[in-house]
Amino acid sequence: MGYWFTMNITDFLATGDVAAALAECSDPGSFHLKKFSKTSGLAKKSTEEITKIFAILDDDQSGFIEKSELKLFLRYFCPQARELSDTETDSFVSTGDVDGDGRINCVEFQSLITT
Ligand SMILES: [Ca+2]
Repeated sequence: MGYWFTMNITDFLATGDVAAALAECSDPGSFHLKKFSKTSGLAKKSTEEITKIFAILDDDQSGFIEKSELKLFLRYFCPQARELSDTETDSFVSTGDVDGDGRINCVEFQSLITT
């Protein structure tokens, strides 16, 4: 178990940027990962930081972010945030899942949030 598992994603980001990103997707159906990444500052993180953020999101440490984990994506930024809908998680996966296995690996995640 790496030391980063005790860290929060918000440790990597500015509080105001996270609040702005959450505000943009507070309405059901309005979550867009690229927009969220840009506003929150995720898109500007280094490969090393994104690897740590991926490990936090991969709650069961399977090496992949599955849809069940994606549903709770916004809660990592604010515990009171809403769950993502099935439509939003499907779109998240279909955009990033280059190898078509239905889940997001670390390389796919890097490319999803930074490009
Ligand atoms: Ca997982």
